[in-house]
Amino acid sequence: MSTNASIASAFEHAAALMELLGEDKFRINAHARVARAVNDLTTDLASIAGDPKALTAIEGIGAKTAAKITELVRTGKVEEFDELAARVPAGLPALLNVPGLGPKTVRRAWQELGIEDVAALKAAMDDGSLAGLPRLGAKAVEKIRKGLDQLERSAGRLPLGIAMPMAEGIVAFLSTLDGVERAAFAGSLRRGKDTIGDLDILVVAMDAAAVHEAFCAHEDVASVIARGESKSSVLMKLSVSLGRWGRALGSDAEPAVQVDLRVVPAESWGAAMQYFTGSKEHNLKLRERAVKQGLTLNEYGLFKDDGENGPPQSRGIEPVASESEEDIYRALKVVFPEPELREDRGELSAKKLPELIQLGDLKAELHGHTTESDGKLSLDELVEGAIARGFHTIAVTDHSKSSAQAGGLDEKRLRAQAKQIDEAQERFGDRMRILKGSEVDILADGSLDFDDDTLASLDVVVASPHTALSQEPAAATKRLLRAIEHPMVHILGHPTGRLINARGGLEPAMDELFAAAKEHSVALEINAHWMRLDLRDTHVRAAVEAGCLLAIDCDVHSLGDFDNARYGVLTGRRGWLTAEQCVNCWPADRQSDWLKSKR
Ligand code: DGT
Ligand code: CA
Ligand code: CA
Ligand code: ZN
Repeated sequence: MSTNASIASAFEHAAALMELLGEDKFRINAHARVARAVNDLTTDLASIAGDPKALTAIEGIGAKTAAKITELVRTGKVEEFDELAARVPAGLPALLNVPGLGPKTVRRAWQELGIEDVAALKAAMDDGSLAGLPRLGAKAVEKIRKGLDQLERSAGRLPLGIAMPMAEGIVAFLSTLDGVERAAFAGSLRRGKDTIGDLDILVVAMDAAAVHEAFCAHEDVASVIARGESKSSVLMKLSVSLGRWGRALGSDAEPAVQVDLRVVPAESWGAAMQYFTGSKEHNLKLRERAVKQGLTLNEYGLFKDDGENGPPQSRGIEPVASESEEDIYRALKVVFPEPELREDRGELSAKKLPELIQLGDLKAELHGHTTESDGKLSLDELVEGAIARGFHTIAVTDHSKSSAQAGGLDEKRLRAQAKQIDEAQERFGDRMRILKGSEVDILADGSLDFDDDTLASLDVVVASPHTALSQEPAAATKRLLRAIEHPMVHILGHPTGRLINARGGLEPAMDELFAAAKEHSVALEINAHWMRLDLRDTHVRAAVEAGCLLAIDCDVHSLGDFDNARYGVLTGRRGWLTAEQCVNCWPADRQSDWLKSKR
């Protein structure tokens, strides 16, 4: 972990311990704030850790916390944090990872029922004692049970946005080793899945043993699971701090991910990439196809089946194709499927595959927050961020008044912001088109948080559900339909409200939503944040087939969020999305026509 990441995670953990101990709210917040502040820094704290002035100059860091940062960097620990940890049972902090279980409840379960770990929690749910806690009851316990199920089902699967930078780091590391000719990741990560079980990395190298040795000695390797001539498997510590998304990773105190490294022969690179990219289901179908054509396919190549036993490559048989994936698919007479399509969802029988959307096709961000609500960017910083991306349009869509905890704007503040946007537009001129917008809350009954006149004054309206996310499916359908049918709404933001590994979200009748969205030309958002990816791939596919418009937006709260666009694009590609069907890819005037059609 980087210095910043380990500082952030130490403060995060300390804040959690304080919550369990029922400490003063002010102190808890101070520590949580340090974690957030450090997470957002772009400079490395290691260099200024001994300089109290420089530390306290950072917003969110005071004199006391600065001293703790110095202690942490110097000694590797903070004595006060260790004392906190000693007062809390070891298994207790893990309970904070259970969706639906807040620190107050965990504390009471511990103090009043003696619950110290997940096993005891389960027992207390089964024997009814948990429901017996005052202010808890059967409904809350049901919610906790669901949360626990979710956590256990997702255990160990890493969100895409954590796995991708890690894998890129490992590939870069391997590429620098002597004699390494090629290195790339394969597996579910290359297919752009929203969560990743383990990382699969392939290498071509002169000296396989040296590569395995260097890999197993990498500084982030926590333990070596297996090491052989062609493959080694290790557990690697996560090289990033998860910040406020930490709960998404389940209950491991020190989360780690398995990484499989395979050194493969140069001449079978394509076959190995094809095989280890998967998916298993796709490969199975492809092998059946090979067999029908009198061929056999494995990770070394595509071979003529000569009826003999044993792997053809070890009997000196030359493959029909092996060097590139394209060669293999061509030889099997199937249209080349991009990795994101390889899920056995019709890609192998298609006569033609769509030209999938690419990152470079995005020309606008239609969902951006500023410091007016819960964003970290000023209006100008948000605009500059969009300019740096080469976009023609940025929409300012701060939260609406119901989202009070996110600093949502009421009508008056919205009007004031509109003035500021006019002034900013003057300043930026034709370097960027700045749209006045709102991410307006869809209330539980489907009504919107602003009246029609207010919405009509805006260039773009993103309507999103933020509360009542465990609503019954029928109620959720009605609610979202009402928002889609609203004449002022352009985009349905993160339509289900799911959080990967943490919250299931709404389960509306998607086909009804898609039909209505098409009719009213409302774009359905693929929220590109890797904790959301909402709509998810399968929904996108159905929406694309239904002829809906899609939006890929980063829901920008900080500059780094623009980088999440690629995860949204991967999800779009997994849903067979083209640039044509994505409103963010349209030229400015076409986008304008669409926006104005609702005014
Ligand atoms: P994950 O790691 O659970 O997110 O998913 P994958 O798809 O990365 O699966 P993984 O790591 O078990 O294997 C990587 C690829 O290797 C997989 O997508 C296809 C290939 N593969 C692994 N085992 C088998 C197998 O038994 N049969 C076939 N046909 N392919 C396999
Ligand atoms: Ca994998
Ligand atoms: Ca694997
Ligand atoms: Zn938002």
